[in-house]
Amino acid sequence: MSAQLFNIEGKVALVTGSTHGLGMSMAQGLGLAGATVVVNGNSSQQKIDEAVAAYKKQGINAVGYKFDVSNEQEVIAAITKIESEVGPIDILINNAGIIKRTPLLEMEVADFKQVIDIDLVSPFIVSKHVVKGMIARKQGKIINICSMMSQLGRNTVGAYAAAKGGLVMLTKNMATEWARHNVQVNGIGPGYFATEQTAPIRVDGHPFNDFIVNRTPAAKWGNPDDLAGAAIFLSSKASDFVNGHILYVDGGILATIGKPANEL
Ligand code: GCO
Repeated sequence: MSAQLFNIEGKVALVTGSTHGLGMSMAQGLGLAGATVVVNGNSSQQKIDEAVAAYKKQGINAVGYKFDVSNEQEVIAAITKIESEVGPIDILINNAGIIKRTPLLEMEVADFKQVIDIDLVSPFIVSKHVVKGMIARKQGKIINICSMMSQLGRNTVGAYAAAKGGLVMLTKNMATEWARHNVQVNGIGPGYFATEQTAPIRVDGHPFNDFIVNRTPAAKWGNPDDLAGAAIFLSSKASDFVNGHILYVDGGILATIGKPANEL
């Protein structure tokens, strides 16, 4: 019984921004559990081809598609192409995102809007066009990659936190409107993970590095592979009655106000 609950063998999973970082780690988790991974990126075809080769080297069935998640026409064309060449999309993980670390007072409006566009509007665009098929088939899984910045602010990431906070409410609204069609929409909220995106604030001796290790009950940065279990759970039958839930995978950081220096 339990093995079947988490069985995603043969499912088609589109993971946006899955040529590297957390997106790649979650997609690898789904792929190693038997799903076909539809790899997406927008930087270069070479990066997508290299990523697909890396997935295949692990025995994962992977296909790559280059498209800009913020461009609705590109998204519509890509989804049509994917569903005709690979098959209906059973699982969508809206992971593609950017961050700009700038104090709000110094941030250009154009930069603020770009972060909102990619991190909040794009999940709406991609979901709107993928969910049509899911509703027609009366089943589907959508997972929006939120953040612990969906719940907490931090100096210099105001645009990112606004987008990720908005993504929590977008997730809840998608669940409100689409759960009746047997489409489960939920979110994953990663804490601080060792990725390219966090590399600048993770270098040894960087004050933020020590701060995060001390502020996290698990006393370490997350390993991207730690997200695979949450992705498989929210992509499988095991979560068929879970709707609008944000599953934080954060080493406990959101559970605590932290410790004073003498208790570290
Ligand atoms: C930062 C980090 C965070 C993490 C993650 C936390 O600058 O504070 O990049 O944004 O990447 O989003 O959930």
